[in-house]
Amino acid sequence: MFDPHDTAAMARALELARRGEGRVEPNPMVGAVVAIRDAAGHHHVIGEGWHADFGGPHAEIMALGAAGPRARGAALFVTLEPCCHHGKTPPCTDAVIAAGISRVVIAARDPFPAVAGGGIAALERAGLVVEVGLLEREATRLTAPFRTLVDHGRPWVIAKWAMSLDGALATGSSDDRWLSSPASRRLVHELRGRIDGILVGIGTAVADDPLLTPRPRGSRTPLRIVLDSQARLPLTSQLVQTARESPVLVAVGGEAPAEEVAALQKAGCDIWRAPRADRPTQLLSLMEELGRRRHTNLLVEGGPAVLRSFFGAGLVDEVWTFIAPRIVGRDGRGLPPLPTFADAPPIEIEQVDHPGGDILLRGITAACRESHSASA
Ligand code: AOF
Ligand code: ZN
Repeated sequence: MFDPHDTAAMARALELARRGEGRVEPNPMVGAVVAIRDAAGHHHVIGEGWHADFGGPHAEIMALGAAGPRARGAALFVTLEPCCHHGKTPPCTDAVIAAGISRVVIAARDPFPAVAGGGIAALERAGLVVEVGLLEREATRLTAPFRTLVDHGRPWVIAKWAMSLDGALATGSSDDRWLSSPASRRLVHELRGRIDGILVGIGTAVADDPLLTPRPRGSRTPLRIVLDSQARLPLTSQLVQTARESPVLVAVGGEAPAEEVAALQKAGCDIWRAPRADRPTQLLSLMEELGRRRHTNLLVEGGPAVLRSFFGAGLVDEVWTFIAPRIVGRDGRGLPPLPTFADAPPIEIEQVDHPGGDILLRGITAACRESHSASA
C-alpha cells in the first residue's frame, strides 16, 4: 500500500512537524505535504505546512494554502489524522475535501476524543482514498507528550541528571557546573525553554538556590515547581524573590505550617497542597494538577531523592543523562535504591550525543513505549 516515495513524503511531513516544538503545546506537532505523482511514481511536493503556533492554523490548511488550486487530484501526507471538529479553527477534513484532494495518507490516529477516528471516517465518507499507518511509530513518538496528556491527563515527564563516569550524581545545579560541559548546560537551557514546568525538591532548592529559568529565554516560560512538604523554601531564595516575574508553584504537604505557607503565598508563590496519601499517590495527584493546567512536558531536575520518587512512582517517560568523563570516587552518590529491581524500568536509548566532550544519553522508558507506540 505504501512505496518508498510515499515514505519519503511522510518523512518530510514529520520533519516539518518538528518545527512546532515548544510552540504548539498542548496541541500536537503536525506536519503535512501536498504532492502530485508523476508517471515514474515520484511525488512532486506542491505545498508544505506545519502547525506552527498554538491557536494558529493546522498543518493541512497551511499545506493546502501553499499548493493552491493545484491541490485538486493531489495526495496529502499528514502526520496526524485530520481533525473533524470545530476547535479554535474549522475542521481540516472540510478543507481537504473542498480542495479536491484524492488520496490522504495519515501516519497516526488522533487520540483527542473530538477526533479519534472521526476524521478518517469523514474523509472516507466523502470518497477520498484514505490510508493510515505510514511511519506510525515515528509519528506516535513525536506526539507522545500530547498523547500522555490526552490519554492520562498528565504531562510527559523528562528526568534529567548529570553524573560522573563512575556514577556519582551531581546533587544539583552547583555540581552540574563543575561536572557538565558548557555545551551540555546549553542543551538543558534549550530544553527548559520549550517545556511547561521544571521541578526540583526542597533539598536542591535550599542547597543550590537555583533560578530554574531558561537562559536565554525560549518559546515558553516554564512554571518552576518545588516539592516542599514542610514549606521550608526560604523567602530570600532566588525562586521566591523572582516569583512575581516568573511563576513558582510550591507543592506543600498537609503538615506544612500555615504561617510559612501564607508567607510564601504573600511573596507571590502559588501553593498546591498534596493530599494525605503515600508519596507515589501524591506525585500522581500533582501530575494530574499539571494536566488540568494543560502542561504537556515536565522536566524533573532532581535531586536524587526526587528522581528516585518519580522512578518509584512509574512517572518517568523520558531520561536525559549527562555523563561527564571524570572519576569522582565518592560512595553512595547515585540514586537512592528503588524498592525492587522490577521498579527500575528498562530504558530504550534513542539518541547518543557528545556535547562538549560529555556523553548525553536520551531514551524513553518501557512503560511509555508500551502505551505510546501504536505498532509496537
Ligand atoms: C489537525 N492538524 O495541525 C493539528 C491538529 O483547538 P484547535 O482548533 O487548534 O484543535 C486542537 C486539536 O486539533 C488537537 O487537540 C488535536 O486533536 C488536533 N490537532 N489536527 O488536523 C493539525 N494541530
Ligand atoms: Zn485540523
